Amino acid sequence: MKIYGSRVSYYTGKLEAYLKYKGVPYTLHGMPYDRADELKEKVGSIQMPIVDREDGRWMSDTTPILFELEKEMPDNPILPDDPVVAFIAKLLEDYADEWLWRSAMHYRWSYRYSRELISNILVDEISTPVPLPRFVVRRMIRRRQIKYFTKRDGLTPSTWPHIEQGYFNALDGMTRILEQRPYLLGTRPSLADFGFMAPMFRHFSQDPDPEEIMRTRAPLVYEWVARMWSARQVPEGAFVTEISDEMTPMLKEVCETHLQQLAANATAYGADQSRFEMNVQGCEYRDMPVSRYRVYCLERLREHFQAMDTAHQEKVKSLLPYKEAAILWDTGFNVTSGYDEGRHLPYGHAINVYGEGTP
Ligand SMILES: N[C@@H](CCC(=O)N[C@@H](CS)C(=O)NCC(=O)O)C(=O)O
Repeated sequence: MKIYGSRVSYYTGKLEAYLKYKGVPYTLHGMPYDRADELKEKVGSIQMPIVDREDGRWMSDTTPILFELEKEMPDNPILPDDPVVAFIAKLLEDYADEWLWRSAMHYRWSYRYSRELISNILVDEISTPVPLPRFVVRRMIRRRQIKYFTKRDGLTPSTWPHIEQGYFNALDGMTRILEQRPYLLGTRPSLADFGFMAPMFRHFSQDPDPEEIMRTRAPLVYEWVARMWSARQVPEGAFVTEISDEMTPMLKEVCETHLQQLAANATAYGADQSRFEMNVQGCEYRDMPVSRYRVYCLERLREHFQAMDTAHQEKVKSLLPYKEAAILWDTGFNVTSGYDEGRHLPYGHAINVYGEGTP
């Protein structure tokens, strides 16, 4: 497989960790922005990573990519057998994919060491020659990223501490679990671990500012990142069959933050709004862009919940006794994204988090 992406990209790192785990050979290439029209025709939105299977098929969006590849490589599955544990794996993956993104972007672009380092790397990865001095291109990159990935996504002086607290809470929640076992849901990596690799690998453990925090505050997480990166299929590993107390702080955090955001976003989408507000753990986020893609994320989680039998549904409810979790099973809630109704993903056209692309 040919992977188009970046060696510092959130989702490219997640996909690479999975491909290495499964022993799939691949090569990593910079994004061919000079072939934008062709990419749009193949995958819709131009976002990283894009997979060229070199047989005419192209894939994008890491969550459906992982599910698709799991069908092709069913040995050592990353989804636990137990329906409750599998549901928790999906929920954790979605939180890592979609909630921790804001903190990861903030630490990368709001702090000088990280911003300087990453703009230096990105300028070299652009495959199309830009006829401008290097320092000008780096400044353009920094300005674009700050504008689109921090300010547009709710970073203000008043949300700044909460966005950083979100990172600390993730580290503390993971530490609590990793004190018990080598991976989040057992002695082998699950979908949840690959999801957490997105923020924890290429951003938090490698951008100098959050890396310093991880090393000092959460050495077990630092160790887990390296363990995940070198993980190869271990048939003797097992998943937990019970979700026990060490998961509680993490699950509480996921509900209070990610599910609160998914609910506020989807409610605004259902009311045809393009901006929304949310109060997360007492912090007010205002003038946020509504994301159609995240309506789809919530829809998929709700579908997975509905697909469980009643006993398993009750078990999940008892594990998530927080008001924000009710959106997962609220039968009065009926907002849908209309996206990927034909379930073509990861093939065909995808949209990005802001709904850009041609579904
Ligand atoms: N849901 C997608 C998200 C992909 C995504 O947002 N990738 C980011 C970089 S890690 C991107 O390409 N952003 C657009 C840009 O930087 O221009 C996935 O899981 O693959």
